[in-house]
Amino acid sequence: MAKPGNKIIQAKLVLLGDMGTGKTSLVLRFVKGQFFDHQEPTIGAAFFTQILSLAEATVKFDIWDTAGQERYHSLAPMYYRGAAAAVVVYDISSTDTFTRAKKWVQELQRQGNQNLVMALVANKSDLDAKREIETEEGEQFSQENGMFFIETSAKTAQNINELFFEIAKRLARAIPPKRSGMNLNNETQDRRRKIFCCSV
Ligand SMILES: Nc1nc2c(ncn2[C@@H]2O[C@H](COP(=O)(O)OP(=O)(O)O)[C@@H](O)[C@H]2O)c(=O)[nH]1
Ligand SMILES: [Mg+2]
Repeated sequence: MAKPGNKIIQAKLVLLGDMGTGKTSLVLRFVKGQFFDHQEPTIGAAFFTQILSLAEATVKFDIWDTAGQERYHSLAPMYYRGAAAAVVVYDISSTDTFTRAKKWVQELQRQGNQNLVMALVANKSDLDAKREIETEEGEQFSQENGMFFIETSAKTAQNINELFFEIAKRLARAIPPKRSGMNLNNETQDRRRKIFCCSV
């Protein structure tokens, strides 16, 4: 629920990463609190919405969950273009998925959207016994690329809410509040001009 006087941000968020890394599972855990051991593969992309209330803003996420298969790669720009946030996911038990995640990050950087909030997510942290990618490797890559890093498990729900709360917080900091669409009286309009328009 939006708190009165609180700014409202509508943000497009895209999930990218190899097939099977748990993108759909992360979203389903966040949006519906569900997890399925046999999650159906995503065809093309799927759309979800979720609202998060922070002290400083209410963030309405429009979430595009993409399919990781190479044959859908050409569709990806449709989903990440205009996105305010991108979540790149790999599976800690698969080196190949980490390699693929790095390629997604490079592709996003080539788009040159300086304001994009980017998260690197090391999912399936419950599979520690099968771990192929150490936490430090993910941390280091994310630091080098100006992203924030988090290890999650859609299965146990570890760090799922934390992931989306952190993104929401960064968006709230980055996105200025929208100007009011209401009629303003002259005095307020004058003051607004001084603030937004003129430095003299
Ligand atoms: N152990 C474990 N399995 C997971 C986790 N997240 C997803 N999975 C499983 O990994 C498989 C692929 O998940 P899915 O969400 O379809 O991946 P996507 O292709 O990236 O959307 C499914 O069998 C999920 O049950 C997790 O955190 N831990
Ligand atoms: Mg999927």
